[in-house]
Amino acid sequence: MTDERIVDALRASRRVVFLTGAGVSAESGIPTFRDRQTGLWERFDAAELATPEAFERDAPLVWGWYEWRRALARSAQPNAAHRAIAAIGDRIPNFTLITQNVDDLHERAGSRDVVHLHGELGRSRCEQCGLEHRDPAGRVASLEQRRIDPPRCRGCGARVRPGVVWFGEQLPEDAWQRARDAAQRSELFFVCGTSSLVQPAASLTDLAIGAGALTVQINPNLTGIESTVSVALRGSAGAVLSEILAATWGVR
Ligand code: BV8
Ligand code: ZN
Repeated sequence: MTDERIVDALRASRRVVFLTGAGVSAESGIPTFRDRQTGLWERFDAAELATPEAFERDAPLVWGWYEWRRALARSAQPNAAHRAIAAIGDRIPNFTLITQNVDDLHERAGSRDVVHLHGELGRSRCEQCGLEHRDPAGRVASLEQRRIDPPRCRGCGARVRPGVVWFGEQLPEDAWQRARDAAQRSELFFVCGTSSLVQPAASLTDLAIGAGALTVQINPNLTGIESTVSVALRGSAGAVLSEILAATWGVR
């Protein structure tokens, strides 16, 4: 049963913001960031690999991990959560979708102008001159091979790195600014599918609370912010958001 405050707020709100994390891609079969890794990468800790130090220490291993994740994302399909968020976005005049995820499933579900706080799997760039290398063409990402040499820049020959934000790196200035502005002006703020452990992304919820927004967490598990948000809905993003869509606009 959807909380009437959410239905009323969606119908009345002009400024709605979503902050999503790996949990919204979980139902597409993409392991969340803190899930134990599976298969080939079982004995590697994502937080260890997603660092500049790991890339310096063993670039082919880290590049191979991102190729594996690119292959995973390419073979995955957007799920009900991605589709519901895109459908809500289509119905709200001033809607901002902020994601910590580096996959493109929000875009493939129809969301536009997505704010990627932590970069994107499909946007690699030269370490030297910054030239962007989209989805390095012709590279067959093998799910068996672990180490893959990073490509060389077609402009200056230097090494190409994944276009994501690693731990210890600054977020892209424009994305972070857009996210802060949206959270500070939000009237309804959903924090969905994230453990709210990573900063500064998680602090956006506090900005929304400070702005007096109705804040709604959607997560099957407890994250520790249940006592600070207005509403904590326990459940998977796909089911909960589909229910909200149906209760608000009769969309099934
Ligand atoms: C920075 C890209 C300034 C790469 C990622 C000590 C204290 C506080 C902060 C810090 C600290 N030490 C260092 C820091 C800062 C650090 C940080 O926050 N560390 C944390 C871990 C303590 N942050 C940074 O370094 C950031 N930069 O601060 O710059 C600076 C500069 C120099 C020096 C210092 C500071 C950069 C952070 C960005 C890192 N990059 N990703 C890649 O993907 O490979 S973060 C990574 O975590 C992913 O982006 C992921 O999205 C993100 C957050 O994780 P979640 O999305 O929440 O995923 P998680 O698995 O944790 O949770 C999934 C949730 O889904 C769970 O709650 C689960 O219950 C739920 N779920 C599961 N199934 C479902 C579901 N929900 C709904 N439906 C379902 N079906
Ligand atoms: Zn270059």
